[in-house]
Amino acid sequence: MAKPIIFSGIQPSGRLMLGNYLGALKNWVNLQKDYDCLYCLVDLHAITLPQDPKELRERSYEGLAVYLAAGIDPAKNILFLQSHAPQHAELGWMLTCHTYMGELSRMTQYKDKSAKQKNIGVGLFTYPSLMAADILLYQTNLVPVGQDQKQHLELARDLAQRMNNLYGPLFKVPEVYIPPVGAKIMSLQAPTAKMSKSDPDPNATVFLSDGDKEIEKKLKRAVTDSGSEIVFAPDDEEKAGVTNLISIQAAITGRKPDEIVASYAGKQYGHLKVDTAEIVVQCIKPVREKYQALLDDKGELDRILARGAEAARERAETTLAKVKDALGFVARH
Ligand code: ATP
Ligand code: LTN
Repeated sequence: MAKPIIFSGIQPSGRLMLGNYLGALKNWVNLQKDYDCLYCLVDLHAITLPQDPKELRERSYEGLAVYLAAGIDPAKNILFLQSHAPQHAELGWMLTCHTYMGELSRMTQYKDKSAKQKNIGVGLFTYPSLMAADILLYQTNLVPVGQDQKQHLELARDLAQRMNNLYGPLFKVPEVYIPPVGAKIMSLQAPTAKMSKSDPDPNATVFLSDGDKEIEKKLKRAVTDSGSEIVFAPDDEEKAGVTNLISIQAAITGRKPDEIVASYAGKQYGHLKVDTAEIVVQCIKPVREKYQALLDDKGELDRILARGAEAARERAETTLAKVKDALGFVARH
């Protein structure tokens, strides 16, 4: 029997960071055994905010190198760049035309990101319709993402159902997979906001390219609170800083948060920070070392991308042809 299909993506909008690894990549690696997986670098999504072209190109190669370094096997999975399969933009447009202004206006990622921009590109608003196209093109069963993407996934499901009701069965309705731990790593400097690769404060984010010393420095400076109690309290904003450090440890080691808290009885924030730094260093080091070596061979990265694009395009075209026909577009003869 064919394996169920997974699609997921990360934007090459900056250097990949700890949140991307724990919330997304680490799970992708585990899921590749049992699923038929497409893992994409969503460069069309990255340009919904201004990008320096040279950086975008470099980040795209880096992103692929990180996927490989994390343990995603290019022989078993389809690894590709979104812009290499034009069907994404085409289906994206068709779904944009079936998405309501009200639905997009409610998206919290849009509200957060647009609040930081002077001029807001329309693509930032229609971003979730393109994301739905990414997923629906491949008849995806499961989408592994961090907590922040749940709302976008709900829209993708609604659009699949809406299109199926209007035009007959076109799309599988995808399920979301959010990991039980690590789904929301918070900023080290403002722990009530999520850690993000495009945060302008470099101390807020641990990048997968950071050296050991840099990681130690960032964790030592992590914002906690004026108290001294080490607890795991996800609903208490006051304790967001220490809760985040415990979550990071739990996501990396697989230990239960309560067990980690218990091991700090009588200890101070300083101990928690030093230990967390050590655990993060050990987690990131092998990925960093591997990805730097992979980046030196752009020719091999290009070959992997070419193979991935070819496989993705073939599959995407099957769905797109069905959609075009269902919508009433005249076939090209
Ligand atoms: P940007 O800052 O450019 O918006 P980002 O760092 O938020 O980027 P994305 O490319 O939007 O990252 O997300 C890639 C994947 O990483 C998604 O599955 C997302 O849910 C996950 N992810 C992003 N940030 C975190 C986080 N802080 N904790 C856990 N998972 C995260
Ligand atoms: N919006 C996602 C990136 C993304 C994605 C996707 C994730 C674009 N298309 C399809 C899963 C499936 C984000 O991580 N910010």
